[in-house]
Amino acid sequence: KEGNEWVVTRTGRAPSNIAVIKYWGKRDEKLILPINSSISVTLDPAHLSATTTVSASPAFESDRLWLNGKEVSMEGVRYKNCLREMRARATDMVDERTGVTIRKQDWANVHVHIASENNFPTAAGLASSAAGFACLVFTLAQLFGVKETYEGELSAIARLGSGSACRSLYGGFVKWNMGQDVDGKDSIATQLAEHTHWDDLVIIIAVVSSQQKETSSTAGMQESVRTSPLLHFRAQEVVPQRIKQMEEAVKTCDFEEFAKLTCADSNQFHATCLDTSPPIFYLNDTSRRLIGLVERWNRFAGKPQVAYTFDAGPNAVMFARDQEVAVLLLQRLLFQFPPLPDVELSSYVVGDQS
Ligand code: 2P0
Repeated sequence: KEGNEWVVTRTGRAPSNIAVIKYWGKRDEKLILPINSSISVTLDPAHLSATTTVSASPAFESDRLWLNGKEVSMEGVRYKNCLREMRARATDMVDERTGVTIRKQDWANVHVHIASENNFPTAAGLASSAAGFACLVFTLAQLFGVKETYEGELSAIARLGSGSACRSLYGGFVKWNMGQDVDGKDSIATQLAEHTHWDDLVIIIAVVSSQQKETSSTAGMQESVRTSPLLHFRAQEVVPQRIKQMEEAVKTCDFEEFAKLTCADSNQFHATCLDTSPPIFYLNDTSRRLIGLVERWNRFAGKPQVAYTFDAGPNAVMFARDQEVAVLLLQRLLFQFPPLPDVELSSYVVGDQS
């Protein structure tokens, strides 16, 4: 359009991810630098993703944000940091649809309106902030014409929004290197393997509760860093070894090792929550029944068939070694945990890795 009336828009989508070697605890709160590296699997965007539309116009008077249709404040330091870092990297941009040209120096004075939606429960332990911030950074990169000057640069910016978000910029199996630098430049995500690398693996998510959790991850991990001796032992003595073992298990598609490490790491993470003062409980009775079901199954089978992991919430993410086991798992889940009459069955089954 003429003069000040133009609007340019980009829409992006980013999936959620689930850690199999968990991140819990920061060494730098401002830059969101973790006390240990972590490894995750990126989930299927068709079922678990954020979709974000970002518009820019000189007619906008301020930066504004809508999450799932409701306006929320952009005063939060995390949004500000992401936006500042992205604006600083903006380039000259020609919008093909409108024919509008925006010069690099003009971006500083152009405000954005951001609308983001999740297709899964927000803040119920399914890493909604991970998908949200990864999507925000990815979509802003499209709008501002940002190109990475080093590999992982966008993941480092997503990390400023939420630690786990840095892993959602890549598909498949992803490692977040804790890094050494004080400025966080090397605390970035790298892809370990494409999602096609381990085709047999099937991910099943049991939504135990879609309620908002009581203790946010950010607050919970602060308390754990402050009060849990187990967390520091874990970060220094346990995780470095597990990261190496997990990398090898992913490389060789070794399900037995993958399952052993995944379950052990989930359990140790929840043990550090219990070791926190006051203790944090993310698992509930249903979560514990799910753990029991999988543990009994694996013991009777003689080798792992299914792995489970739980984030900062009661929902279970389970990995079946192949399609056949996945079908059996679903049958067992539906038998042991029959769906409520008013719940659509399809909402119980939220996808596989591909
Ligand atoms: C993870 N979680 O590795 C771990 C496992 C939850 C349990 O990353 O403060 O929302 O924004 O960096 O990333 C959740 O923490 O916390 C998380 P911030 P985030 O996925």
